[in-house]
Amino acid sequence: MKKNHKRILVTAALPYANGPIHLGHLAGAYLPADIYVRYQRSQHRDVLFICGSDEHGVAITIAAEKQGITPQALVDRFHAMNAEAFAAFGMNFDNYSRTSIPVHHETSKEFFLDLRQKKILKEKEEKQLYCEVNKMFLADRYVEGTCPVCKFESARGDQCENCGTWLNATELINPKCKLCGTTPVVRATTHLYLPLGDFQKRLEDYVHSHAEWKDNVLKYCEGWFKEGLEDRAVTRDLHWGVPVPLAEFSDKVIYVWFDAVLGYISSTKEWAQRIGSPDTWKKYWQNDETRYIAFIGKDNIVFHCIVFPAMLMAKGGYILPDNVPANEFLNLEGGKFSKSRNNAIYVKDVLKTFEPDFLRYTLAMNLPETHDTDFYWKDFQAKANGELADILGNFVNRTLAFTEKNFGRKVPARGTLTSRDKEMTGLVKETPETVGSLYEIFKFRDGTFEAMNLARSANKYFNDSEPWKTLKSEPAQCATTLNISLQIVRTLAILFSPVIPFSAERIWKMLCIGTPLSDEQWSSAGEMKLAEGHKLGAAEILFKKIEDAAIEQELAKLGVPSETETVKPIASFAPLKPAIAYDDFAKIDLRTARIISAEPVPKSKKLLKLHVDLGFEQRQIVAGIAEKISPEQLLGKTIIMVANLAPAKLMGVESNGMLLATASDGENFALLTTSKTVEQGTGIQ
Ligand code: B3M
Ligand code: ZN
Repeated sequence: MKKNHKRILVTAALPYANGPIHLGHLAGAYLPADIYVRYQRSQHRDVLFICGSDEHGVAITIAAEKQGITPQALVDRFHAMNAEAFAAFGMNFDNYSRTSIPVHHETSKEFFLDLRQKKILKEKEEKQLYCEVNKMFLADRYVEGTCPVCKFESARGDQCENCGTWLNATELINPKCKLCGTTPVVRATTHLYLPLGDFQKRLEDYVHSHAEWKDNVLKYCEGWFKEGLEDRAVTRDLHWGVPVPLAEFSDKVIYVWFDAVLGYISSTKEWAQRIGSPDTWKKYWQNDETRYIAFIGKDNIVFHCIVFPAMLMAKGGYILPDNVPANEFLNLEGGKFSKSRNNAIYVKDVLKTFEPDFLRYTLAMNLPETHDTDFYWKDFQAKANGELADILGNFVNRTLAFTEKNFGRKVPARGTLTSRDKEMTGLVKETPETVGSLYEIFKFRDGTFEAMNLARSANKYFNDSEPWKTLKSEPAQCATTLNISLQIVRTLAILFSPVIPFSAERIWKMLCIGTPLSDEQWSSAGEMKLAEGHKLGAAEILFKKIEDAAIEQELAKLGVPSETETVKPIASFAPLKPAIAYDDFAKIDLRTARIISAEPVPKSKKLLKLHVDLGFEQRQIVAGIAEKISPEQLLGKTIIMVANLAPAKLMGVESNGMLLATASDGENFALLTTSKTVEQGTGIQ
């Protein structure tokens, strides 16, 4: 941390709420950000960690159209799903917001209006692609074609996924409408533009004052500067998004990237309101004593290093990112993560089978910090079993188990140190600084590697010290070995807490330290703070090994669509019937009744004959549910029935009422019943 910095603001890119979060997302921005934040918190620094869902733009509307639902229904579903998946993965956000909320719309409009009033946003008529079949301008992802830079054939209208170039749709070679596949025509339309060229000098000064940024980030920026920054449209002819707050543009929305980056600010405002201190957001965004770090994936570099800083400069009074540690891509089993080819692993799905820490550790050791990396399931298993379980888990377990068995679960005395002991304690003392300084400069892979190296050395120390022999021959030496080993267990819990927080907490619990792990200072990690005689908890196995069968199962899932990514289309729900008056509803006499017998109606596949007890009388009813539920499953159940339905005959059998159940089959079939036992014949309203 630089001297004048008193606090750190950390943001992680706002993922589009158009699908489930996958491992590629985690490796790109989220895990590095979370390790960084947890590390800084353990240094007891004032850190605020902000994220949320990006809910606007064509990424959302296209996904909604594909699934036959409204954009709102889509973002509601994936916002909730992703917030949950992030929480299960251990993301320690202070706030996870969403860009469809009022405070975000207001913030975006305020920025937009301010830039317009200052005459920074320029009105221009420009040619854009128009689809004559769909009668619309093809904004951003509504058009695909060949990238003019790298010749990738499915480049989107706003950006080439392959080489990261930020495009104007008219630059695409052989453009096609994404909705109907036809070739669009060129038509003129008026939009407001952000003149990035006017900011080029200031942006260059800004980027050049950060020689410490990652090479890939600096290279991207340099490429942009060399080409010369141009005007970029910040309005779109769409209906989904933040409406442009100007009467003459009221049929347009603000370009998604203009609003999305402001999502960091509105999420901070939402957080400030939630903690009951609505102005506190300013301390993070409008104060030079704050250091702002923006974690992203490489495809977002231009927006965070050029567009967002230009917007903040134009608005004035805001701090700029002090670093933008962008990662490269994580590939999967040798190929690209791809939703369309079902080559993706969703966080929600993985966490059904594996502990989050397995994923956090293996990803941390494989982060695409300097170049693209690959996720292989076999590698995941090898790292989880061979490193987490065999090195870290083994050291923690053997140390605690040995102490439990031979020292009555108490920290034994540390006597005179041998040269081996001294070498080990020396390493323990310096490792926190080694690991911390790597985390500080965003080298999370190396930091995690160094932490595991300490566990490696600790195992060697334990082996070489042979406490099982010295227990009898030199008991004082044996006690010293175990004392030092226990101190290392404590050190490891602190050093690993940013990477595998759940397991670090479990180690902490086994050590029975009494104060929370989060209270412990990183700088104390190398100290020998466990006192002689301190009572420990029971030794537990920290990591259960992953069996081959579990990995085979995951491999078999590759290329198969996951249920997680689809939303049930509205079309599969029956349309709502026309509204009725209350009086119409009140004519129906609904009662609780208990089923006292149930049997099939002879010669009918569908019908069951039931006798039900209404308390004041018994009835025979016939229900068409024989294919959905067996007579045995019905016996004794309390049902809801229409008690005043006119009698009818079904296959010759009289029915004096109707049982209520869901109108579906299979998993979705259920009887309507009461949430607790009530008297039979009770009315329902
Ligand atoms: N939603 C793109 C993405 O998910 C975009 C990031 C916004 S960060 C303000 O990769
Ligand atoms: Zn390209």
